[in-house]
Amino acid sequence: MSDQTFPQKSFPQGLFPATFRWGAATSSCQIEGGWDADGKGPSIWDTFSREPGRTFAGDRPDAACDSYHRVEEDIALLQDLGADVYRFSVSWPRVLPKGRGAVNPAGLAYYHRLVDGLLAAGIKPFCTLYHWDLPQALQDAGGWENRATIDAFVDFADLMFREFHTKIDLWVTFNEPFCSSFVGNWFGVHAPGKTDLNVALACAHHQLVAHGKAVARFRNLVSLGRARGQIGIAPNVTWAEPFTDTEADRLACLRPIQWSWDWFLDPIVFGTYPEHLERWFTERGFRIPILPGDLDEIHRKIDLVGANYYCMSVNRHDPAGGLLESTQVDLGWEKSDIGWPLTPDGFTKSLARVRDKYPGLPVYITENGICLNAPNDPRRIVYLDQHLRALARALAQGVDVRGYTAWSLLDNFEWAEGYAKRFGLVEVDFRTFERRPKPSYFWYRDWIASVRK
Ligand code: JJW
Repeated sequence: MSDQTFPQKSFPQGLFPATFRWGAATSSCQIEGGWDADGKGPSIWDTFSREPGRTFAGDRPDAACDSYHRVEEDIALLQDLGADVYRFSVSWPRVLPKGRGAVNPAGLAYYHRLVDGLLAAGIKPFCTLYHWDLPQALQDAGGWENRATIDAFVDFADLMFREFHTKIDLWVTFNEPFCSSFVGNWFGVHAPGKTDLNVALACAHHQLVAHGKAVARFRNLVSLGRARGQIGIAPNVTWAEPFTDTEADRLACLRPIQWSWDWFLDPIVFGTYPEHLERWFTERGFRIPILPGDLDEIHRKIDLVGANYYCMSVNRHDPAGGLLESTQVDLGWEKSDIGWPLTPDGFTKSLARVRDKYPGLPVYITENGICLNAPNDPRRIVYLDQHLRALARALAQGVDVRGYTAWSLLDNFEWAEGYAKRFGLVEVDFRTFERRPKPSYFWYRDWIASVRK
């Protein structure tokens, strides 16, 4: 592996505590491949990506980065990076091909190989239980719209807690539940591709109940010595600021914020849905299928919040701005190759809101990164540099951030955007599966080594 250095680097000293954990993140469906290997069942992304027109160029996660067969290479990349922590997700249908019932031993063996390799390399495994790849067998029975999926998830979580309790002590239940409920069932852009807000509201609600019941199961297993560590959830921490100082523009920003993260954190932390947006939906005839006891089930102590931050927006009230009547104003900011602006200030500000709104909850930055398609990626270095400095400011402002996992270790299957959109620190050749670290990988390695001193 050749070394490359970024000429203008100067790293801050003393801004991150010595205990701060540095690393990178991936997800099962996006990197593993082996979509039907060794008894794995299909996920909703295997099905969805086979439907015409759903993904860019018809791309599918069949082989992805082939991490199912190259896990040792991924671990070596993390080790050379100097990572303390690796955030990965478990493919539910690899472990339970039908979503419930019979376990696939080869699936569990794969995650033991990964986790054992990480531990041997001195890297802490950080496990996400649900990163969007629902077993197709459960979708065939209604998916997250069906309350029966709640208990299937809790049994899957229980299996993982017991199986890995001596090895894993950092857990997230759901990654970006906004995407897996609303983007998948209201916008129809992600699997399973539905376009019904009532269905999406049911999916979000059932994911929340599943989260709460899994946390309860975790606490119970901890008391029995069969689970260990901290557990939380990782919502999309977006940020929006009003175009003008009118109340209408302020609310046009509040709605997307309430939708992407308060919708999930408020029921967990306070036991209530965010009032403004809940009323917005119910006044327009939409319904959340809340059964008696559900909010108590959801409203349980968590140990950490995973914050996924990419960019902020400036919004104004606009009756033509979709259901939320909110339109993003294009101020001509520099954009990434997926069209998202480069806005590090929003990172500091959204984290300050986490501190104020949910005080006392430790934060992990579970995702942050930029889409740039060229393998020579000086702009990724600029993005990371600016966002890590914005993170240092959040720490100085009293936000209790414990760690940072960059999205992503590898170029990978970017969902409906297919393989064309690249977020990796490491380039992947999707024909040979060769991994080639980009300049940003070497820059981040130097950052980690330098700020750790
Ligand atoms: C929203 C599209 C409306 C991923 C969205 C689509 C709606 C017409 C990156 N995070 O690959 C948000 N990512 O797997 C998790 N974050 O709506 C990890 N947010 O169109 C990364 C996509 C996303 C999105 C994608």
